[in-house]
Amino acid sequence: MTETMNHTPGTARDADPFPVKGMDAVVFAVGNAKQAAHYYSTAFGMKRVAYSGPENGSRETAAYVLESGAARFVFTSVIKPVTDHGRFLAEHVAAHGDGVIDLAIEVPDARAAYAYAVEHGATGLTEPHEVTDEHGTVVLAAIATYGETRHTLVERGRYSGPYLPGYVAAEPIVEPPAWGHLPAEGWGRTFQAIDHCVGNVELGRMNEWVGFYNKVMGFTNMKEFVGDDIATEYSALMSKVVADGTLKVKFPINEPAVAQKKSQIDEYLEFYGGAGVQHIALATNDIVATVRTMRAAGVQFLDTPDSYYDTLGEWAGETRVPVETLRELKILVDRDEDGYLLQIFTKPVQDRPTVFFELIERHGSMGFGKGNFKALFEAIEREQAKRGNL
Ligand code: TYF
Ligand code: FE
Repeated sequence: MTETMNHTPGTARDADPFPVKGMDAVVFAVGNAKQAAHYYSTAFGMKRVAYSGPENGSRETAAYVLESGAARFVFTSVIKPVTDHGRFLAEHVAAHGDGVIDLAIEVPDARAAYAYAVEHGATGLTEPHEVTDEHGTVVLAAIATYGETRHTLVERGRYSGPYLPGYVAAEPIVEPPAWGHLPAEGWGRTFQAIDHCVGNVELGRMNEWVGFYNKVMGFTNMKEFVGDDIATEYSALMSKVVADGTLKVKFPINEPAVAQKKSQIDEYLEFYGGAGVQHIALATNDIVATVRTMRAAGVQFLDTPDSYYDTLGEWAGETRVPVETLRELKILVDRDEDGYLLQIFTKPVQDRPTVFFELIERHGSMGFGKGNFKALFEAIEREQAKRGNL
């Protein structure tokens, strides 16, 4: 075990059975990675840093690696009728549309993490193995989670390349002046990190998946949850959050609730074809600039009625952003005993009503916007109704 290399025995970290460094990447399988990479460059202000494709020896697949701060997205597509890895990607896109195949987690020791996970009931998909190039060595392993989603466990402490072996450094797709909506210094930094990654699972299976993360990764439950009471009143979903001990990796899990209306989670499950990643929340330190930028680039956000802002001051108190700016941009506020947060949700970013994004600016609060659940779920239901799925 290499655990003792990082810390003194007897410290609190000894108790962490599954140490993580953070999210490594969110990997998407899409129909056209070239165009997806362009969208996330121009509309989300992300910067391409690496590429893999036929020009550097990848015969069946192309992949674009984009970053904004510490957030890393990888977009992969097949480029010909395929076998092997390409077949998984092609079948994933055929079944689910564009979606997330991998919530990759950076760990200090991938062999130890994999061994712990499998011993505690995880399904192993890829045994730990080393991959080397001129930039060093990574150790990769993968386990299955809900639906067809996986967690690759990435050990990159001895690697200095732009992403992983098999990828070459690549220029940004657009330069800041062409991208245009933010000053050059904001480009590639519209957000700074992945805050949380949410899974939708089938009716009655939320607790099973929460138990999975408890057992397999030693993750613990955060206090925020949507229980029966809220579910039947207005949310039509139940939700619990699991996180690692340092709160760097946070995974809320939703299941549909049996309510009067068709749950937004049922709509997702129907159109995605099963369980999968529902939304990725991106931490930003300037939600106003980021939302302005993304709106100018054509990203659509959920609407919030004016009445929300009429009463906001009464319960949310002062925030760093004036209420009139929040109202203009439809940014939501929530406050708890630790502080407040600002958040906003995009509409689904593909034709299927499946994956969407959240932007979140935290000021002390480690919640998920519980105070906004009513306004948020009503906004989602208005969109569901427009699609004829309510
Ligand atoms: O991650 C969360 O829990 C919040 C709230 O369908 C949320 O972003 C929960 C479920 C949902 C949309 C947002
Ligand atoms: Fe969220």
